[in-house]
Amino acid sequence: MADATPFLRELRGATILGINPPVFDFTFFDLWAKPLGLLFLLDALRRRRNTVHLLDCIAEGSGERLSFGRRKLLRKEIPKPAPFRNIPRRYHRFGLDDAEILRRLRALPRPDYVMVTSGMTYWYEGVFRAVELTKEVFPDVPVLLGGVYARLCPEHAGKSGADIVQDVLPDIPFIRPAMELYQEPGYAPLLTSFGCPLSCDYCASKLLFPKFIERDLSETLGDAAFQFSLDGVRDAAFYDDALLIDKERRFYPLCEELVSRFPGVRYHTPNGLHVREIDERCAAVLKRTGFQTLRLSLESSDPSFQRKGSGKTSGEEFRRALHNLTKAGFASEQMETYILAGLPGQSTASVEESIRFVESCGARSKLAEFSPVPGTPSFEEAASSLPELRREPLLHNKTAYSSFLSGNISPEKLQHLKDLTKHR
Ligand code: B12
Repeated sequence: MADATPFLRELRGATILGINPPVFDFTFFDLWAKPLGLLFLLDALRRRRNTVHLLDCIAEGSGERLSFGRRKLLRKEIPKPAPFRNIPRRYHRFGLDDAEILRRLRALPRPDYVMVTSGMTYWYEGVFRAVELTKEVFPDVPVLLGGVYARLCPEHAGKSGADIVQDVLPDIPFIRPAMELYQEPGYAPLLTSFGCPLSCDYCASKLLFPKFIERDLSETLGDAAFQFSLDGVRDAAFYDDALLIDKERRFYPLCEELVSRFPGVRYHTPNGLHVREIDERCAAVLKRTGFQTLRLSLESSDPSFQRKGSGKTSGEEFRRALHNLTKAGFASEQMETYILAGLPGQSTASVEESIRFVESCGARSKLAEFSPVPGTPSFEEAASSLPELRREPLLHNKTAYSSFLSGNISPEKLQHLKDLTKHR
C-alpha cells in the first residue's frame, strides 16, 4: 500500500509493460469491457517519453466477431476455488492460458516496470496469476498493481506478490486511452467524466473517485477523434457513471459535435443511464447522435428501495423516459433496464414487481445480481450477516453472493425471475 504517484509522474525513458489479467468467474461477456484506467495510464506514461507495451490477456485471447465491434472471449472451464465448491455452476477462466501468457511475456523486451490493472474485487485470482507469471519471466522487475480491486481491497491486494499496490487515484492528466496498442481495437471506450455526484448505497463510485471530475469537451472530442481514426472502429461505449448529469452543459454540446464530425458511429451505454434525465429532448438527442443500445438504471420500482439509490428515479419518471425514448424511435430491444436482485432485505416479490413494471412500460429488463462492494453501506449490511465477506473478496462475486452464499434469493427464485426477463 503506497502512493506511487510522484514516482509515476517523474518516470522518463523507461520501458513499461501494462497487463490486463485473465478473468476467473462463472460468467463474463465482452460488454465493451476494456481496461480503461490502465490504457489512460500507459498513454500518460508514453507522453513522458517512456516506451509502453500492453499484454491484454482478455482481448488477445478473443476470437469470433460479435455485434457492435465486440468479440467472443476465450473461455475454458476450470475447477472451482474452495469457497465456491458447493455452488452448482460451472466456473471458467476467460482469456489467455498460463502457457500463452508466458510465451507472450518471453517475446517482449525486458521492461523496467510492469503495471498490472484489476477490475472487479472478486477477479483477484487472475490478478495474482498475472503477477506470478510476470515474476517468473522477469524476477527482478518491479510490479505495480492498481485498479478497482487494488483500491477497494488494498490489504488483500498486498498478498498479490506485487511490489507496490497503488491504492490511491494517480493524479496524472489522462488525455486518451492508448487504444492503438491493440491490433484490432474493435470499439472505442469513451469517458466524459470521472466518478458520480450521487451516492447510492450499493455503489463504490464515490470511493473510487471522491470528486466528480468533468473532462473538457475538447479533450473528450480529441480522444474520440483519435479512437475513431483507428482501423475498423465504428462503435463507442461510454463508461461514465453520470453521463447525463448537467446534460445541457456537457452532453448536448458533445453530441452536437459527435454527429457533425463522426457520422455513422454507433454509441452504447453498457453502464446504466440516469432515467430522470431522459426528457423529450434528451431522447431525441440520443437517437440523432446514433445511440444503438441503451442500458437504463431503474434498479427497482419499489419506492423504499429507490431511496438507497439516492432517490435517483421513480416509477413515474421511468415511464415518462420510456415514452420519450419510444417516441424518439428507439425499439424495445435497444433498451435494457437494470433491475438489482439479491440485496440484503430485498424480497423476491419486489424484484418481480419491478420486472413486470418495466415490461408494462414497453421495455426489457436485465437482472443485475447484487455484488457487495467494500466500503459501501450495502456491503456493511451484507457483511453483518456474512462476515467472511471482509476476508475473502471471492465472496463478492455477483453469481455466488446473491443467491448461493447470502441466501437473499434462492437459486430457483432467481431462475424464475430470469425467465420472466427472457424475450421471444
Ligand atoms: C464501466 C464499468 C463496467 C463495464 C465494464 C468495465 C470493464 N472494463 O470491465 C460493465 C458495464 C460491463 C460493468 C459490469 C459490471 N460491473 Co462495473 N463498473 C464500471 C465502472 C462504471 C467504470 C470502470 C472504469 O473503467 N472506470 C474508469 C477508469 C479510468 O478507472 P479505473 O479502471 O478504475 O482506473 C483508475 C485507477 O484504478 C487507476 N488504475 C487502473 N489500473 C491501474 C494500474 C496501475 C499500475 C496503477 C498505478 C493505476 C491504475 O487508473 C484509473 C484512474 O484512477 C465502475 C465504477 C467506477 N466509477 O469506476 C463499475 C464497477 C467496477 N462495477 C461494479 C459492478 C458491481 C459491476 C457488475 C457486477 C454489475 C452487475 N451486478 O452486473 C458487473 C460485473 C460484470 C461481470 N462480468 O462480473 C462495481 C465493482 C464490483 C466489485 N465487487 O468489484 C463498480 C466499482 C461499480 C459499483 N457498483 O460500485 N462495469
